[in-house]
Amino acid sequence: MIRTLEQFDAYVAAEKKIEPKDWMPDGYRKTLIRQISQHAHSEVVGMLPEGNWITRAPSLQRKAILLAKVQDEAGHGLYLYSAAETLGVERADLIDDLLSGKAKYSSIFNYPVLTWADIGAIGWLVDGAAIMNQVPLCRCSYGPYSRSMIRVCKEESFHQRQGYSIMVELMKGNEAQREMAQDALNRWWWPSLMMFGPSDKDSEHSSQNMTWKIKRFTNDELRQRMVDMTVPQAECIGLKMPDKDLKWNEETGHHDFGEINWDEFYNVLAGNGPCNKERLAVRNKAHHDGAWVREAAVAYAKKNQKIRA
Ligand code: FAQ
Repeated sequence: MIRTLEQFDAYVAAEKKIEPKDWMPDGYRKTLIRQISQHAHSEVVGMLPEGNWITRAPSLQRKAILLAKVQDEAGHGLYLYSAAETLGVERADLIDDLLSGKAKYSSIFNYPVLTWADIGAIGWLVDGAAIMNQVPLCRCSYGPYSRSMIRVCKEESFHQRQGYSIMVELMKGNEAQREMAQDALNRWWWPSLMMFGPSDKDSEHSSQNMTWKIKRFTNDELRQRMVDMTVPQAECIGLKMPDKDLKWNEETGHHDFGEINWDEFYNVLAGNGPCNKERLAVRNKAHHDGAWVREAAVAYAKKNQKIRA
């Protein structure tokens, strides 16, 4: 068991996991609660844009796949709230912070889902970005978070493939379907790149969190990987990336790409994206409408305790 800062530093340096009962610096605990809870909120709010399309999916098979995906996201939220609770916070307090608008969740879920192709683009790009960011988190120094990421990443891989498969099908279709796929890529590409967070020079937490081995790569490193992975996938099915500055750089062995609209990013973070208010209103209503379920669960647990006593 870790009891001192020296032991903590030695554990992190030796790639050993920090566990809930170990001593840890206050800042380490605080940043983990912040990141894990924001991650949990993102999974939960992330169900909303796709949930709207379950009844509109074009076939029974697509409906079943989308339903399973959305259920997976709920599960991810639950593992992550549990992981956050191991750090000494109450889930109810974290959820209150989400519902009041105090806590952040990923910017990406504040964009509207206008067509079926958007569901393809979300799986392909949003889950693609999520995997790119979360595979390194499987090696995070905090045990409960790293272990939860292993299962989450397996499920995200399936999500990414289902999204790409929707795009492949649409690109094999008629002119209108191909246009729909291209339009979805045009609208989702830049917000997906924003998922990786501010550029390294503006990222306040990166440096310390890299030292603590919570983060393994910087925001810009992961964003570059995302671009390099996605460009050939788009080309392969005949989609055009919506970036006039995008080009392969022989010298660096990476793609150069255009500047992200950081004003848009910070505007969404400030609560002014196209769907921020709608998303929070829906979550608040669901929480309010579900009050009787929570009350019933507590009453049932109390009844069982009495029977056992
Ligand atoms: N949106 O100093 P940094 C998913 C905030 S899950 C909103 O660089 P950090 C699955 C950041 O929190 C998607 N806020 O921060 C799915 C900080 O604010 P604070 C979520 C953002 O933590 C798919 C401030 O800006 N994934 O998609 C964003 O070192 C499909 C300064 O930034 C995770 O949460 C943003 N995009 O790096 C579900 C992964 N970017 O707290 C349904 C875990 C930054 O000081 C359907 N999280 N901020 O007020 C992480 O890896 C990190 O937290 C980063 C940010 C990389 C997101």
